Amino acid sequence: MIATGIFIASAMAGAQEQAPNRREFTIVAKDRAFTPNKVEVSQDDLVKITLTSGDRPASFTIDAYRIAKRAAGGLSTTFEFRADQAGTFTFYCNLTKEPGCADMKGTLVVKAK
Ligand SMILES: [Cu+2]
Repeated sequence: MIATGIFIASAMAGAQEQAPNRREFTIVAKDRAFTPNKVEVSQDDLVKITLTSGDRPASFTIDAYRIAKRAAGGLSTTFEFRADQAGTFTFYCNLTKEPGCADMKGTLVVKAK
């Protein structure tokens, strides 16, 4: 019985340590650029991004994270993901029919724990 009590106590402490750090960013896609074009978080952070487009539709795409979110012209979209992969990733706009999208790039840096 004593051993069981210790096990539960340590399991609860572990759960508290793993509560995710929440990070929030607003990224504006306008004039063929993302602002800011660099986002830095730590591994396992829960990242909330609001993508706001200017007058044209825009998307926020990160292949390694399988993220592809689109905001219609003049509107915003909000999404969350857990930054579980450490490294440096390019985010870009994948709307091939919009002019200038090939130039829209930024960097997500996920610092390893
Ligand atoms: Cu675009």
